[in-house]
Amino acid sequence: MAVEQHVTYCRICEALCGMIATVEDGRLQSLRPDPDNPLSRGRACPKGVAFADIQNDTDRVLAPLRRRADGTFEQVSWDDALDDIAGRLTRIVAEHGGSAVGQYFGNPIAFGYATGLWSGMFLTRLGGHHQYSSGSQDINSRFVASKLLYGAASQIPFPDLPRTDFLFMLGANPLVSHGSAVRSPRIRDDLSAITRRGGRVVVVDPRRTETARAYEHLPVRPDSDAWLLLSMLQVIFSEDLADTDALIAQTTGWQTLRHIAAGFPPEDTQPRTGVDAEVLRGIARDFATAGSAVAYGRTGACLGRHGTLVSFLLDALSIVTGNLDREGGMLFSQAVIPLEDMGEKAGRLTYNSARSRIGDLPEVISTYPAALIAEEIITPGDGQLRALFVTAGNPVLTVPNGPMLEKALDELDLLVSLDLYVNETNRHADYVLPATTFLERHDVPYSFANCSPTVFIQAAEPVFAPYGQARNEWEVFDELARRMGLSLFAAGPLERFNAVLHWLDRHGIGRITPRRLVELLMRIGPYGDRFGLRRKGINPRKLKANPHGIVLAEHARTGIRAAAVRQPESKVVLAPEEILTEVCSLGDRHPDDPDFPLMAIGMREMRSQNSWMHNSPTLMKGNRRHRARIHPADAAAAGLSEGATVRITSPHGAIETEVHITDEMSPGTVAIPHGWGHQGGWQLANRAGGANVNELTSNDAADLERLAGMSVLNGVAVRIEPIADLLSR
Ligand SMILES: Nc1nc2c(c(=O)[nH]1)N[C@H]1C(S)=C(S)[C@@H](COP(=O)(O)OP(=O)(O)OC[C@H]3O[C@@H](n4cnc5c(=O)[nH]c(N)nc54)[C@H](O)[C@@H]3O)O[C@H]1N2
Ligand SMILES: Nc1nc2c(c(=O)[nH]1)N[C@H]1C(S)=C(S)[C@@H](COP(=O)(O)OP(=O)(O)OC[C@H]3O[C@@H](n4cnc5c(=O)[nH]c(N)nc54)[C@H](O)[C@@H]3O)O[C@H]1N2
Ligand code: SF4
Ligand SMILES: [Mo]
Repeated sequence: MAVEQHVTYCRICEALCGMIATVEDGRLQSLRPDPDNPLSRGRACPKGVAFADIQNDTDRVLAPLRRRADGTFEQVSWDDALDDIAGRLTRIVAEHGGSAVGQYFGNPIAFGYATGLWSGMFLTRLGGHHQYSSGSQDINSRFVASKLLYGAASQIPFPDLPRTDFLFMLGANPLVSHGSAVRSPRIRDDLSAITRRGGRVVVVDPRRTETARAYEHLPVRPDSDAWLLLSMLQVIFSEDLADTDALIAQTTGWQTLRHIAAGFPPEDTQPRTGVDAEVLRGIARDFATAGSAVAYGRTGACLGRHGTLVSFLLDALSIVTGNLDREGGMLFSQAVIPLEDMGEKAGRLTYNSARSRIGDLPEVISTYPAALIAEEIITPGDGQLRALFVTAGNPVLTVPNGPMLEKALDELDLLVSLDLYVNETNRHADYVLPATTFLERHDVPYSFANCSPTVFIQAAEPVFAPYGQARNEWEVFDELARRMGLSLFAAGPLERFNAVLHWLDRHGIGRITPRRLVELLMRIGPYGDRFGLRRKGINPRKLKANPHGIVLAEHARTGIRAAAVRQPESKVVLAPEEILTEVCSLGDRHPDDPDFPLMAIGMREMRSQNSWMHNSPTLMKGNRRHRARIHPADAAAAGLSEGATVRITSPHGAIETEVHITDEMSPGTVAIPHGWGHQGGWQLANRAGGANVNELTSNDAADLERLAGMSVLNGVAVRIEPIADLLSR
């Protein structure tokens, strides 16, 4: 039997590490790191290697499943499933209009270009507005900050890790997460290189994380970063450390920003942040006077009550100190495949162009807060959500108030999911349709891969044919449209490409597929071969000939503000009204409540990936359990011992899990991983126990972050009690 080696790359997280797949007779034998990938150079994490468990999992869904009345599933043919879904959708649209149809797409969608495009066109074609994603639990606040600053939601500036002298990192733990919104597969090396060349890495985090431990840790109270950052700006402006020349050349509104920051000297914010005023002054000064410096934040910056403001202020810190768009500072992201540019140019990456039916919250790139899905389903009236597609998502575990969402899903007229597994969400679906894994499809990096200090491109061909009856998601939407008699290209994001698409059609180049579109964009993009006009440019053939990928530039470009910023005169806007209002409202809602004395935050674990890798025997080795981490002093106060089973209660719900007592936590703070408490078709995951932390978080529209409608997942007020105490009461 032929054993083959295939070069590919991992698409579980944003590092996109190069991998080698060993394949025998069309089945995956194993995965190992690719030593010849120019960026990851033989590195991968345990999840990347253990993906072989997922690929070959006997619990994986490999045929369309239809739910019976008793809640169990039966296998059906694709034809039966698609005919029935198309028919039911047609009836729902006829009776209630397209606005009754919606979709939620989960995190894995961000790692392939095809699904988001085609499912988006499908929904647009039906006239649906109910679009939701994991973004409202992850990064939408970052998108809104970018929209306000740069006029472009897709512009996510990133730290020039290889050249910076000072990395100020807030709310990120890349030694575990492997980097998000910055692509650096060897981020451990990149960070240690900073200190080795005499620079600094300061990590602002309530928990002494793996990253904080390796560098300088600045513990902070959860959800107080806005105050901390305003104080840093106050110090920088008041001590004349701002780069006025850069501010005049690159920005508008900086004097207003200086004025509002003046109200937040470090002495005033210390009680809220827990950070010593002199220490913070020192860091602000050192940041401002470093040869180059950059502020970077991720989920710990995005998921609090002021996530948009915090993301905004982080960028402001780099900008005010003259570190925007220059070596060692904060670089503008730039696409190799200008997919987002297409959206920006078409004016489709919108913000606040419409408000949600429930809660009156703004749309962010055509999506609404996923926390609203439950209410949108159960609230009657015009635009009530009646049919939902869930693609590569598990919102029952990842969106606030999972229990309410779970109940609401049963009220839908139609729930269809495209996934690898029966998970906690789609076990309520009418149909679970088997999707391909990343090894079974073609991909090129885009989106967050644009945040790469080294400009790089790689294309991955499918390693083998889809297992069982698995199908690419985009083909499912294509096929549904066909069965409903709809043309996907009549409306939506590809409308402006109609001329090109028709040209392709007329010249017999054939059916419009996502791959054709992406390859077209690659060729006309900034590094493309322009169909032969630029001999050194890239094209699909060159990528095929270089399967490990091609380094297009050692360093990402600087001096590109004019192209990156979509504001008048290409100037960054430092005092948008939304931000001024947000600063004025700081302190409206004080978190301290004696009934809930502790603050819960999230954390990521090396051998988990949100909710979906707990069925891998390799990753679950050693009897892994779900545990909440708590400081010894808080444990003693609550009468908890190591490993005790506890009840954690918030104003919105209660869960039971185990505790781990560790002084890596700041006093008053509890860290609880998300994505546990399984009850799906993944048997090992079900046996692992644990609880869904999103039973503690709120889906009340009034509790969502105001500017982006973000779920507030960090800084959740809780109390902890030992279960034994509760039983003896
Ligand atoms: N409390 C709390 N909640 C959180 C967070 C937190 O920090 N704290 N983090 C949030 C963040 S950052 C995120 S990104 C979200 C994630 O939220 P979701 O995206 O809703 O959840 P995942 O656990 O990533 O589930 C992904 C699903 O996709 C399936 N899947 C995997 N690969 C593929 C594929 O190629 N195709 C298809 N069709 N399906 C696939 C998996 O089987 C799984 O069912 O969770 C958020 N929720
Ligand atoms: N191993 C592993 N890797 C992953 C994932 C995974 O589940 N497992 N998920 C992937 C996904 S979907 C994403 S979005 C990325 C996320 O990537 P990161 O954001 O780098 O990941 P986290 O580990 O959640 O880091 C967030 C940090 O913020 C801190 N924090 C919480 N609240 C606050 C606060 O109020 N202020 C400050 N300053 N810090 C706070 C937390 O203690 C935590 O250390 O990781 C990706 N990579
Ligand atoms: S860090 Fe791990 S999960 Fe992320 S891309 Fe690399 S191998 Fe995959
Ligand atoms: Mo995420």
